[in-house]
Order: sequence, then C-alpha cells, then structure tokens
Amino acid sequence: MKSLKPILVILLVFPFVLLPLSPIEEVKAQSTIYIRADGSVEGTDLIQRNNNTYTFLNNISGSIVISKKFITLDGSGFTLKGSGAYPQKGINLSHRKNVTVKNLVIMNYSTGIFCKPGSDTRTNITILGNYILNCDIGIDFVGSSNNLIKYNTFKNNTNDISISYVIGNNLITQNSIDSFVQVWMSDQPIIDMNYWTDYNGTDSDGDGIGDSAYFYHDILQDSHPLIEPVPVIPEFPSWAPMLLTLITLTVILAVYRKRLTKNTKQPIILGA
Ligand SMILES: [Ca+2]
Repeated sequence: MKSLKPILVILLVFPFVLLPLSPIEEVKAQSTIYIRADGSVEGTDLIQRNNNTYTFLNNISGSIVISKKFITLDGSGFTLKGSGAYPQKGINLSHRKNVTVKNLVIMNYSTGIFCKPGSDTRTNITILGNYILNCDIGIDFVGSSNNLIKYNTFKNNTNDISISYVIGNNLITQNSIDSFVQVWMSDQPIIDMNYWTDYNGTDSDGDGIGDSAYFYHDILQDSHPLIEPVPVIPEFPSWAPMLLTLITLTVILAVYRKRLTKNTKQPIILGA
C-alpha cells in the first residue's frame, strides 16, 4: 500500500485544485457589477484585480458597467450570463476608452457589449476571443470608432454586430459570424478575413481563404472569407484535461501492477 499513498493524496487534492476552474458554482442572481473609475470592483468578489487587468474567477450572472479607462477584462473562459430581458446589457462601455474584453463567454442579453462614446468618438475598444451567443445584438457600437473585433465566435444572436452613426474606422476580422453585421448611417467598417457560416465558396489553393468574396445582401462584403471557423475559447485551460487523464492513467496502472504482483505470489491450486 506504501507506493499508492502519494497517488491517493494527489487524487484527493486534485478536485479541489480544479474547483476554482469549474463552472459549477454559478451565481444565479442577476446583479450589476461596477468597475469604478478609481479601479475598485463593486458587486462581486468573482472578479480579481491585478493592476489594470480584471480577471473572472468563476461564472457570473448579471451585468458589468465599466467606468475605468485603459483596462483589460479577462474572462478566463468563464461565462457572463444575462436574463435575456430587454434592455439588459452584458458589458456597458459607454463613455469609456481603451478597454479590452477577452476570453469571455457572453450570453443571454438584449445587448452583449455596448459602447456609445463621450466627446471623443475614437474609443479604441478591443473585443478579443470571446464567445457571444443568444443575444439580440452581440456587439453594439453607436457612434464609436477605432475599435477592433477579432477572434470572436458569434452564435444564435439576432444580429451579431451593429455599427450605427459612426464616423471613422472599425475593424472586424477573423471572427466566426453566423448572422450578420448591420451597418446603419455609418462609414463602412473594414470587414476582412472572417468565417461566415453561410459562405459556400471553394478554396482551390488550400490557403484557408475562399476563392470568391462573401456578400451579404449586396450591402456587406468580406473579400477574404475564411474556410474554417476560428477556435472557440476552451472552458478549461488546455492543461487541465491532460493532467486529469495522466493522473487517472497513473492510478489505474498502479492498481493493476499491485494486483498483478499479489496474484503472482499466490499459489495456483488446480482442480479447486
Ligand atoms: Ca484560397
């Protein structure tokens, strides 16, 4: 039994190590969380601040209002979940600048991410590697320019991205888009190298970019549509399942070896 002890200890401790990464402990009540201009977080202890980076420690139900510039909100693969009721916004970035939202699952909102600028319309918002689903509007930029929407996956939203009353650029690239981008009374955003679920073109040279441009109702064009969707953010860090498999295999092997040793030591009785 001596050789099994360290393995059993690891096996007992491992679930508790993994617990903070698990989505089980979801906060059910809808709350409004504020990241205040002074940097403090109000309304939850599930967002950890480290200088200008605010990291999710678990899934959160409710809305986040960001009142601080030059910050990163890192979802770490966790979920921000709404009630689905109008006019709830997942993340409200109104009058904010230079904010990055990344690695977050954003679901069940009237508007997933909303930004309407203050006096300077160049807001420099970066929406990076999120999974945005089941919203009326996934991302809504009203009059807000100089923003980047990249590596996001959109699913089951009525309208994935809305750009309205914008003078200036917005860049939408390398996202997986399954509904459409609505542009209203605005300069045309740069839409390039996205994956569109209803694109059915060919890729004769196999470089991952379609031979023909993607058109949506003759009003929207992506000259370099991707053939494969962009990867969706993993629910757990990639090492977690590997470690779990490794530990399970080690335990199975140890138990099997011990039984084998025990069996070989026993005398074989014929005709018993
Ligand atoms: Ca090609």
